[in-house]
Amino acid sequence: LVASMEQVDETYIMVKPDGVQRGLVGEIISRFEKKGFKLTGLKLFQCPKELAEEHYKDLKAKPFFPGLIDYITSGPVVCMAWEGVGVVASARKLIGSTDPLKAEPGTIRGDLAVQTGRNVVHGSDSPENGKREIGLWFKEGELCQWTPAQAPWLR
Ligand code: RTP
Repeated sequence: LVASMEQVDETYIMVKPDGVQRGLVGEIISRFEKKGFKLTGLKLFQCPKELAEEHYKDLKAKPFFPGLIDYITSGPVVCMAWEGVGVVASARKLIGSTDPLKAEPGTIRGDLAVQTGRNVVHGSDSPENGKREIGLWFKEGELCQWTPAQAPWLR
């Protein structure tokens, strides 16, 4: 069915503290805007330790977990919700591999980062996690459902 291919998904994208510190917020938002996805949530936020631990709960047993929590809570992050057809997988492609040295040039990490532990941006890995993470990082009233205008400024 065509309808199922047109399923609109949502994903949680976050500029991590190193991205904020390095002045990459605009550059990163721009990549998703230019691709054509719709921004439905956006805020600068100092993440409490409990939320970082909940967000990364699947990685709790990893040796890098304590360092990861310190990193994510080290300064403000930029939380974003993006909507669109295929947005979850597409955003992961735009972001590139977890290890920035393996990420292709043209991707955010491929262009802007070097270390796995400082890889500037997060993106949900499935539509289910997209919903879960948006629910975790945003309150109901912080999200906007809106319809882009049909370019009246070109008339
Ligand atoms: P993300 O969730 O942030 O988009 O990253 P990912 O799926 O590509 O990678 P994942 O395996 O879920 O790891 C989450 C984040 O943990 C940090 N990490 N550090 N030092 C290390 O070996 C190591 N491995 C992972 C990275 O910041 C990674 O994005």
